[in-house]
Amino acid sequence: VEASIPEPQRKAWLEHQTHGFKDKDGFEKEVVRHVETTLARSLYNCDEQAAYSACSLAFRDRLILEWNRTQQRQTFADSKRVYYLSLEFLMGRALDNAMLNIGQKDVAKAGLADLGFRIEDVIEQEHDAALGNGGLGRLAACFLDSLASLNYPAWGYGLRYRYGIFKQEIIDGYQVEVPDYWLDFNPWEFPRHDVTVDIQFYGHVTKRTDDNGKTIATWEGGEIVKAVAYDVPIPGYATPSTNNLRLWSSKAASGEFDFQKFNSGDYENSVADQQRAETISAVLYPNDNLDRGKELRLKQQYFWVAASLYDIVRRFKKSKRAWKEFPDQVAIQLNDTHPTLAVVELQRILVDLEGLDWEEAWNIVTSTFGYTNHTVLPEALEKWSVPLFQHLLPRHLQLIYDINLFFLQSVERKFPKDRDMLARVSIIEESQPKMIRMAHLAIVGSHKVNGVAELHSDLIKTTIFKDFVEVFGPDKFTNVTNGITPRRWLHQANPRLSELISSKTGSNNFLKDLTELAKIEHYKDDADFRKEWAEIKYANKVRLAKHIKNTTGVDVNPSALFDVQVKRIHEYKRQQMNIFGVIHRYLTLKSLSPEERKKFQPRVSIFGGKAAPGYWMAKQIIHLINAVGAVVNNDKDIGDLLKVIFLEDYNVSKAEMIIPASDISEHISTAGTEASGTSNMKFVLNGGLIIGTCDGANIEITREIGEQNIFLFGNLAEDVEDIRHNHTYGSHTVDPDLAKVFEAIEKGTFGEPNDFMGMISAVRDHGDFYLVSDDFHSYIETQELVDKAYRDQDGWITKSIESVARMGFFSSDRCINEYAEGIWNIEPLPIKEQ
Ligand code: CR6
Repeated sequence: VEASIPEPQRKAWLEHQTHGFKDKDGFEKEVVRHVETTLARSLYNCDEQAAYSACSLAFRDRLILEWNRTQQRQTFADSKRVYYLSLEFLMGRALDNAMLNIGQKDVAKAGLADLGFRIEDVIEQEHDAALGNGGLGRLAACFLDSLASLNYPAWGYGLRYRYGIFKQEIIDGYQVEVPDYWLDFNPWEFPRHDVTVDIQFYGHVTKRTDDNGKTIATWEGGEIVKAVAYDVPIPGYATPSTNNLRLWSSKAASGEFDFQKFNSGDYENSVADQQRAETISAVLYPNDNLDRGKELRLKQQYFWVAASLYDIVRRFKKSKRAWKEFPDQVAIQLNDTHPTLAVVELQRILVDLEGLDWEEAWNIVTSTFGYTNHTVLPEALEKWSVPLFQHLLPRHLQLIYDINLFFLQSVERKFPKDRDMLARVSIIEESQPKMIRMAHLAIVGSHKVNGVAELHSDLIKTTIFKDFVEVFGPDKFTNVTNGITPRRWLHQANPRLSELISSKTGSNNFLKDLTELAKIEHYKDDADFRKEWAEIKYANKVRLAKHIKNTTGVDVNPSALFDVQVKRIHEYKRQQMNIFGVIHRYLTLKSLSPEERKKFQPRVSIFGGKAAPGYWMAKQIIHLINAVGAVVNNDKDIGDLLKVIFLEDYNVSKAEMIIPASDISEHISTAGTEASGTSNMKFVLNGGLIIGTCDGANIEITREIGEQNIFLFGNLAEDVEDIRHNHTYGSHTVDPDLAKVFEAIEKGTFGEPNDFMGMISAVRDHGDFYLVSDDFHSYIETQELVDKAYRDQDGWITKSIESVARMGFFSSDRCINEYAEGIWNIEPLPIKEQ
C-alpha cells in the first residue's frame, strides 16, 4: 500500500512537524506533559520512577525524530548497510547514555532539579537491559554505539527476550537465581505491530521437476509463528545519526489464540498454542562459553535469523536492483556461530523462492557474510544433532548437505585422496548421532573469518581452524582486536576523570578519537594534575565502599588497595586461583605477629559475577568466596588488613560503578583460553592497573602501555599443552603453598570442607586442566610485587596516568573502522550541516 502523503497535503505536515525539546524550558514542558498524559499522573503523585519514565520519554521522542531522519538519509543515499546479527545485546541503561550522547545532560539535570528531582536518583530508577551473558553481548552493545557515533549505516538484529539474564541473589553464601522480568515499562522500545514476519517450523519437503528440468523444492506444512519487530533507537555521540536495533518477539500466528479450537471447546489447547509460540523469545539462555544443544535454542536461532533476513531482503528488493548486487548493498556479520543459519536461509531464499541457480546464489551468500569467532573452548563450539535439526528444519538440512557436498568436492580437488582431511573439515561430524558443526558452516559460508585479539586469531589459525587455512588460504582469516566505547566506559562511568582529561586535551574530542588521550602524558609530572587524578580514584572508591556497606554490611577502608575480579564465573577465568590466593594471604597474616602484620599492605578483595545455573563448579567457587569472606571479615586479628567481598548481581550498571573504583583488577585466565577479554580494557582506561596472564588482549594492552605498567605472570599459551600432558602422564605434585591452602580448607577453617572438595580435587586428582597449581607460585609472587608497587603511591600514579594515556587503541571506534574497511567494505554516511 502506498502510504506516502500526496504533495498538496505535505505543506500541512511540514508546518506541524515536531522537533522535540530544545532547551531547559522545553525539556521541563515535555516531562510534565508525559507525566500528565502518557503516564496519567500529576504533581501530586509523581515519584522518581514516574520522573524517570517521563524524562526517558522526552529523550526518546528526540531520538526517534533523529532516527527517522537517519533512515531517510540512508535510504536516499542508497548506500551499503551492515547488519550485525547477535543473539545478545547487553545494553545496560539507556537514559544516561542518551543524555550524554545527545549532549543534553546538563539541560536535563537543571530541568529535573526545577521539577524537584536529583538526576542521579532518576537515572538509578532504570532497569538494565540485560539481554546478554557477558563479553560477547557487551561487545555487540559497544559496537552499536560506535557504528552510530561514526555515522555508519548499520542495523543490529536480535531477540526481544521477555526475561534477560537472571538476577543473582546470594543467600547463605549460595547463588540463587531470580527471573529478570524487565519489560513492565520500557520507554526505549517502539513496538512495530505492522512489521511482522511469518516463520515456519517442522513440516516436510516435496520436490518436483519444472518444464526446464530444474528441481524445485517446496517446504510445506508444519507450524507458523509470527515475529513482531520492536525497534530500539541507538544514539551516536555528538552526531545526529541514530541507528536501529531491531529485536524480534514471537507471537502465535493466529493472533490471540486459535478460535477454531476455542469454538470447538478446546480452550486449553488454543491457549497452549499461543503460549508455545511466545516461549520462543521468552528467555535468554544463561550460559557463557557453553553449548547445550537444546531444541528451543535452535528454534530461537532460526526464528530470529529468518525474520531478520526477510527484513533485509525486503529492504533490498525495494531498491529494484539485480540480485548480483546484493553484496554491494548488504554486509551481514555473524556474531559467533549463533546466527549461522542465516547462511542457509539466504541460500534457500535465493534458490527456492527466487529461482536463482545454485552457483550464482552461493556466490552472493559467501560475499555477504563475515563470521567472528569468540572462543577456542571446545565445549562452547556449537553443534546440532542431525535428527533434531531435520525434524525442525527439514529443508535447511538438505541445503546443508548440498553445501557440504560442493565444499567437500572442492577440498577433494585440492587434496586428492586425503580422506582424513575431508572428515576433519566436513560440516557433518560422523558421530552417533551425526552432528552439524556450525563453525565449519560459518567458515564455508563467509568471505572473512576473524578472531577478537591477536593471540586468539593466531590460535584459531593454528589449532581449531588449521585445516581451513590450508583449504581457503590464509587471507580469509584475519584479526580484529576487540574494543570498548569510551562514551559509556569513561565519559558516563567516570565523569570526573573524563572532565579532567578534557581539561588537559582541550576538548571532549578524545571521546571521538581516543588516541588523543596521548596528550595527557605531558602532565604526568604536573603536581596538581596528579593530585586530582588520585582524588578522583579515591572518590570512586568511597562510592564503592558505600555500596559495599549498603549491600553486604561490611565496612571497607577506601585507603586499602582495591583488588577486583568481576566477570562470569568460569573455571578457565580462574576465580578459584584468586580465592586460593586470598586464603594464602589470610594464612600468612595469621602466622605473623601483630607487629609484623602492620607492615602488610591492606587489601580489599572484591569479586562479582554470575554462574550459569547448571554450572556446579562455578557455584562452588561462589560459595567458597562467601565462606572465606564470612571468616576473614570477622577476624579481629585481621581487621582492615584483608576484606573479602562478593558483590551480588554483577551487571552493566554495577560495572559502571565498580570499574572506576579499582586499583588493581585480575584477568588471570589460563593462557590461551580467554579469546580477548574486554573488561581488562575498561579497567585500564579508568586508571586501574591490572594483574594478568599472557592471554587475550592482555598481550596487546602490554604492548601499548608498556611492560612496566602491568603485572604479568604465569605459563605461556604455547606451553599449556605440554604441561597438561605432563599432568596426565608425568608426575604431578601440588604447589606447596597451594597445598597449605587446601589443608586449611580441609580442616574446616571455612566451614564444611565437603562443600569445597570439587575445587580441590579438580587440581589435585583430576589433572588440573586449568593449571591453577602450575601458575600459583608465580601468581602469589606477582601479588607481592603489586603490594610493593602500591606502597609507592607516586610510582603507582605515574603508572596509572601513563596507562590511560596509551589506551587509545582500544576504542571500539578503531575496531569498527577495521571491520568496515577490511570485512564489510562500507563507508560512513557524511552528515551535512543542518
Ligand atoms: N565469553 C570470550 O570468552 C571475549 C568476548 C567478546 C567471549 C571473551 O574473551 O572478550 O567473547 N566468547 O569477544 C564467547 O562468548 C563465546 C565471551 O564473552
